Amino acid sequence: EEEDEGDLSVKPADPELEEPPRYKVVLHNDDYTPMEFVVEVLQTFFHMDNEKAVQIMLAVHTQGKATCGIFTRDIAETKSHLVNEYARECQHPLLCDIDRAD
Ligand code: TYC
Repeated sequence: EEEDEGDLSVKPADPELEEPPRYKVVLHNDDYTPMEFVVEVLQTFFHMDNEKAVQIMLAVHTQGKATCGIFTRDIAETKSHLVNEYARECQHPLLCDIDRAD
């Protein structure tokens, strides 16, 4: 017998039931922002423990950028703005932006 087992590729008929588009919050490398500041930002704004924050910070440092989290568009934009605002307040050039996940 055929039964719907919840395959995510099967779109629901009602557009209200669609999954909202998701956006990556992307952190970019630079030569000046202290590593410990980036770790603090990741722990504060993305609720990472120290080990995870160091791992993501080093991924940005070695690869140029890395994803800090995936959210709905509103939440991704807000987090990106808050990080950029905090970095600027602290006079670091650290830059965050968003990118569609799918
Ligand atoms: N490259 C910086 C340094 O060597 C560290 C750094 C990591 C900066 C991640 C930004 O998003 C960043 N101090």
